Amino acid sequence: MSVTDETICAVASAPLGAAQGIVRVSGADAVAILQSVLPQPLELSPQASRRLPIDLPLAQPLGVVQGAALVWPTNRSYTGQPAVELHLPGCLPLLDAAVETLVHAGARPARPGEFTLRAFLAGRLDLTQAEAVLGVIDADDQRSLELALDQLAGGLSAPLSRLRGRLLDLLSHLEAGLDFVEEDIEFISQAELGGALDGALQELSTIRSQMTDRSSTADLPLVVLRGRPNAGKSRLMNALAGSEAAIVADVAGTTRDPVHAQASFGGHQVRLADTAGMETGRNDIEHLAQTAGLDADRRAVVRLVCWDATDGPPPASPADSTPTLRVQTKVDLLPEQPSEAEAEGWIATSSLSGEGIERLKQAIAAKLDQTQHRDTGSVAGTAARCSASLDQAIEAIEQARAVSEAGGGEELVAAEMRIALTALGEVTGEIYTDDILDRIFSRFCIGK
Ligand SMILES: Nc1nc2c(ncn2[C@@H]2O[C@H](COP(=O)(O)OP(=O)(O)OP(=O)(O)O)[C@@H](O)[C@H]2O)c(=O)[nH]1
Ligand SMILES: [Mg+2]
Repeated sequence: MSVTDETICAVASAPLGAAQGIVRVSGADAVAILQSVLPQPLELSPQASRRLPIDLPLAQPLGVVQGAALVWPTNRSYTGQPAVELHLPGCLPLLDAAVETLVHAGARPARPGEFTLRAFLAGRLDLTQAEAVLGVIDADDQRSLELALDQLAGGLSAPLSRLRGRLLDLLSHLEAGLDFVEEDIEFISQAELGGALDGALQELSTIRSQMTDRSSTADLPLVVLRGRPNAGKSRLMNALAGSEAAIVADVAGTTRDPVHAQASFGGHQVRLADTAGMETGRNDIEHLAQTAGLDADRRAVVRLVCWDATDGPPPASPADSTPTLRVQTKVDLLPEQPSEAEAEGWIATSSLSGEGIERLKQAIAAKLDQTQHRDTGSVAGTAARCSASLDQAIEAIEQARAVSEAGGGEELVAAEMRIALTALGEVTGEIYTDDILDRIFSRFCIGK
């Protein structure tokens, strides 16, 4: 008996207070196991899924609870095998007791992600979609959710499997040609081959560039805070991030190393970088702090130039290619509102009173809208897992293109294409190892 024949069960609903909770069962004996614990016979229809009222006897002192069973008697379920969902009152001890009852009757507690793993093994989902399930569960803002849902709907696998299909056709033409080398029959012209490889390359490069690796905050777009010492940069960053990441003090020169915090503006996840106040470094440490600040500034996609409003009217800041927002800080300390500077494009803020912070956040979001193309690529886990495979596929196709252009043998072109196909197969899961599956599905929670 293979592992996937074993019948598994687990609580599938979130462990939060809800009116209803779900216990999921999947495997060849799912229906028989449920039947064995019920006092009444289930009125199954042999093919179709059904919702049936049940009285489920649980261990004392719980007694009999009423609920409903959704029964998929065939393989037309999420997991691609007979499955049952028990809809019961949403109380965790009660749901746990239901799992215990089913385990007594022969089911085994499911491991993390095991339901989705079975869906993958049954061909219901490809790997990028399985990862999207995790993306949906983990989504903590509207955009991540949209991204995950798009990927779940095949947003990534559809273009990849079309591309893979085309490469397979191309390869079969090449291989057919190889069989007829002696007769000098050509199944595909050199120009056709070149064109097809170029097209594939272009498509792959687009997918690759959309695949922002958001699993690592180091790869998030950087929004840098710049300005003179003591301008209120650190306190402003804390206000923007809603955290106390940076030390705030009345001493000029408090911040040395860039301090980072994560934040989200208008759905754009970014990494904020608070830097040392700009001044001429008088010693090695200050010099290093200035260099680090400049380095962060160079990598930034948006720059916030901070000016302490109590220092008088701000000077004109030099133009630069990085989108810049000019921010007046500490306006709560002014006797009256700085309407003049505001008119000149300075956003008046106070990290103390919160004034202008919301406006600044919106302005940052607007700048990000202009600079950041929406990453329609993939959820974080997929990007982390697949970037290398996609790079490998791109490299192999480039190689194939170069060999073909140089008039190299078709065997060599075919060999490179096989490498590309393997790499692409790893992305969608046509080719996988237990190790890859372990890594993906162990990140799931139990019951999913
Ligand atoms: N009243 C008022 N004080 C502020 C505001 N923002 C910052 N401060 C104060 O100004 C001082 C300097 O603030 P920081 O955020 O540490 O300034 P900084 O620009 O990071 O300074 P360095 O790291 O030394 O370059 C601290 O005493 C803050 O409490 C504000 O909006 N209102
Ligand atoms: Mg500081």
